[in-house]
Amino acid sequence: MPQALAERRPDLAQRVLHVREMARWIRKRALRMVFEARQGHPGGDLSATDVLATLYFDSMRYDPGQPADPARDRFIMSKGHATGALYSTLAKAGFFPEEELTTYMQPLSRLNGHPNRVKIPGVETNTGPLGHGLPVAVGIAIAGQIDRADYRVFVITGDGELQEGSNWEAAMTAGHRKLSNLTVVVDRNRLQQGAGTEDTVGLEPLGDKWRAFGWDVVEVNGHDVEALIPLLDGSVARSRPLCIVANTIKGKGVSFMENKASWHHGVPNAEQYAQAMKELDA
Ligand SMILES: Cc1ncc(C[n+]2csc(CCOP(=O)(O)OP(=O)(O)O)c2C)c(N)n1
Ligand SMILES: [Mg+2]
Repeated sequence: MPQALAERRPDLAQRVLHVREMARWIRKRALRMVFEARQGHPGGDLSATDVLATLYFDSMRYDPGQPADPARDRFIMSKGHATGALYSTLAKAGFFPEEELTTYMQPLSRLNGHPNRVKIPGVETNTGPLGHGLPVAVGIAIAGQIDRADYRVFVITGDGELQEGSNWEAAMTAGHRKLSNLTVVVDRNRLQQGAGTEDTVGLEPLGDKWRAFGWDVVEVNGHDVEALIPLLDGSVARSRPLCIVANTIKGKGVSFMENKASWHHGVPNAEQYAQAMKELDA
């Protein structure tokens, strides 16, 4: 079984610093991908980055040289449009060369707008059509439970994505089967494509919904790495699946993108890109 960084780095302050450094790198790299490709989803990349960085650079056990290792922890980016952040993370974690990120969404590149498990090592299942990541994760978690395997299964869903009914079938099954090996992080940025979630199909009271389906629920600031680490590192034993409602800011880290629906799939011009990079370096 490969070790998570958390197991090798006992000092919490060091772990926090390391994850923050990785998050800064991911944000900048994802934004460069969107800028160069002239397409992508920067708002959702930036809101999910701190959770992703905590998972890959602290909590999860994996060996990038053996992406199919049966003992690996599994991660599914259910909001599959956030490939800028996902591919940057997978490259930094060693699943494929960082230089390949320059091919993002180019003809013949395997780094498509939505992730493909056949093409990219480290991608567990194809996503993009919203509402499918959690159902697949529930299947993987049931398999782990039957096999008495000790791997864990993590999913990031969008909040707008939760308007897809398939999530709630999966949530009901996970609660019924007490899938304690499963953690869902809801990227609760309160925006979907073009509008606020509560103005479209409201989700509140969101935590109570998951609780009613038999889940443990924790609400957290999704950019607070120090708070995320102990929730994701498996240090608390659980008897039920865990839903982390991660309150985030869409476009986090770039002032003019923050909380703006237009940056869901906006592309910065050269001046905006330079400004964004300056802010992310600060
Ligand atoms: C089934 C489906 N319907 C519509 C879309 C188009 N779409 C892509 S992203 C998105 C909004 C998603 O919002 P949210 O889940 O809140 O993601 P985030 O805010 O993190 O970007 C939509 C409607 C899709 N990918 N799949
Ligand atoms: Mg959202």
